[in-house]
Amino acid sequence: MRLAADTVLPPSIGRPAYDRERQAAGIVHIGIGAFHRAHQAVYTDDAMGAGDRDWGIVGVSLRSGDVAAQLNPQGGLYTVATRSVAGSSLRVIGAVQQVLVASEDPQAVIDAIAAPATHIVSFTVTEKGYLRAADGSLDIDAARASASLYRFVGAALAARCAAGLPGLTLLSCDNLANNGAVLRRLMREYLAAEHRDIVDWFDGECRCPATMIDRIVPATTEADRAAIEGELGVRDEGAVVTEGFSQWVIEDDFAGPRPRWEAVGAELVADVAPYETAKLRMLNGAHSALAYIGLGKGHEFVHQAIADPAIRPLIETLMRDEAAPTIDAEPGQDLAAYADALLERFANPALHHRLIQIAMDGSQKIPQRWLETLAWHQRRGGRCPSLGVAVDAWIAFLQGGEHPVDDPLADRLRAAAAAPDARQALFGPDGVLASEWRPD
Ligand code: CS2
Repeated sequence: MRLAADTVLPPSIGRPAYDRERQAAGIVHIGIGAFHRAHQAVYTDDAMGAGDRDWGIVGVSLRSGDVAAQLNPQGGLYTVATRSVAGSSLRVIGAVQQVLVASEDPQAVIDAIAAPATHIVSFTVTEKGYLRAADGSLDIDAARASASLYRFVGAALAARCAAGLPGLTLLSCDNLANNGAVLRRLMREYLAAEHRDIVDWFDGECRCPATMIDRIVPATTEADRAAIEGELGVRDEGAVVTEGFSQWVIEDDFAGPRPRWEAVGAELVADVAPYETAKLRMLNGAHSALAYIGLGKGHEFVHQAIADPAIRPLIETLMRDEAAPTIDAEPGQDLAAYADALLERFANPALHHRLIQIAMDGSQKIPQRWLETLAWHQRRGGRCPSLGVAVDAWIAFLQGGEHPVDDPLADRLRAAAAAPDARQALFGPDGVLASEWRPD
């Protein structure tokens, strides 16, 4: 028996507090992985529970049919399991209505985005999904290929413009620095190449707010599904597991209507940058360091690595002395308290967050997580000993061969890491990840 609309759930399990059948879809979300299901979809479910209407989500997978096969037979329903030292709680989320697979039915994706009821297209396509070339511009050949977000959004925007429909808000929910501005620039480059006649309309009618998204969501395992089945009484193939903490800071710059996410815990602000920079350099910077240093020392999970007395002080220094001073905090943004809270979140033993999951796609993550901090201190004549250890741990990871290097630049990274001066080959002026930072 699979989870379904008519499943009788134990009373302790939360469920949608609104009539799912009567909601139009106002959001198309591209990249419907575990993170979206544990984050934006939960805020949206809460907003509809608090009385907002017509913010159902049509999820899109660009390539794989896996999530569609998990959610569609369940009418879009799935469980979020929240795990902390205090225990676990389950809740069934109803915001997702269906999942489309772009590689199987591209026109359905374009139609969903072009539908009059759609106001927001949001994205969690991971850092590499933005298809940036080495100089940061759009890799237009990749963007023209079948599994690119740009093709679907571009075609749908052209259809909306032709039909006289309003523009859309394109909401990037990925861990990129200035994610809104980056998406706007790349989308514009694509339109200038493929739909030149709607560039002015895009500039005038569409918005790309920046966001800071934060919730730790390990990949769901078979053991998680089995444990959740035990509690639910039915099988849920789409279940996700996460921590209690959740944060979403959104630049208040929308093209049209939006859910009242601020009524259910999101923060709508004028400038996301201080939150986004703190999150990328402190949380994600520490995460990537934990991944490479931790794997090098034989750990499997984040909570094990942060408990290692040889690692924890490095992570504290990285956050407090290296990353935090580079951030222009907002009044009331307490970076010392933020570091304390992060250490506690990393230590959560109830979340089995695999280091190898974080180690993936290092080339796409390290620039905004480490290199900007390193460059900031170098400009001031300072040094970052902990980030230095992390850089060496990444090089050892690339050289090691013990763990697969899952990265779009894997071949180039492995070759650079094997060079006589790996730091220069990776980070020097002609290196794979050349940046302002000059390694010594
Ligand atoms: C992690 C992030 O996998 C990774 O690279 O650092 O997914 C992290 O868990 C989230 O950004 C937390 O909000």
